[in-house]
Amino acid sequence: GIATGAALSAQRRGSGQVAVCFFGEGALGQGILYEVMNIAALWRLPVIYVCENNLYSEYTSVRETTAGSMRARPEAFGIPTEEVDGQEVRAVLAAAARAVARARAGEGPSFLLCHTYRFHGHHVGDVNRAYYRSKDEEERWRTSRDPLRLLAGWLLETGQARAADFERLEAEIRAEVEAAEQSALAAPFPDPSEVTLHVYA
Ligand SMILES: Cc1ncc(C[n+]2csc(CCOP(=O)(O)OP(=O)(O)O)c2C)c(N)n1
Repeated sequence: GIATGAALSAQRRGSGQVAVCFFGEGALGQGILYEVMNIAALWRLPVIYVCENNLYSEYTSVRETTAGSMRARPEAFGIPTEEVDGQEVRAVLAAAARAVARARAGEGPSFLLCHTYRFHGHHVGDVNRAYYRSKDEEERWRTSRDPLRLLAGWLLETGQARAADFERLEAEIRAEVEAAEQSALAAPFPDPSEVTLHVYA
């Protein structure tokens, strides 16, 4: 809803901006999506709806939440829709570039359906996940469908990077994360007088 309003604002101001909103496949069950896709299609608003289908809404499989075809939903409003492997960075970039070009050309909204996965729990406490998905499934996605590794593989194959580049990068990032952890652990506790700061309700 907010993205579609932002797109209307961009259109009225002629700013050339494009609004992009990201949501999970669970959000396909929210009525507002259909209200805004309808008006965005009618008014040719510069907005891109990106659905990240990571197969789970919290702890519920997509098979239990989503009937029928996902892409048929935007297509019913005449919204151009592309379905991509969300783990392939280059495929997502190419499809997104086409959608941005369409929006800037005044051709209206697009819908990008990205098939992806959530490697971790829905939140930090979601540790024992065996009751809604198997360790095998998680392992398969982690080892063979990690978008960073897939991109790194392509960079290596095409000679645009060397293994040593990634080793150096990983060492730098590990050091950065460890320094952040140490600094957080060493930081003093906040003053109790700050407890109501930025609390509005
Ligand atoms: C109207 C409403 N109902 C329920 C929730 C609780 N809730 C928070 S996240 C979530 C699942 C979202 O799943 P999905 O849209 O697939 O996004 P993902 O987290 O997988 O990216 C739910 C049901 C909510 N935030 N709002």
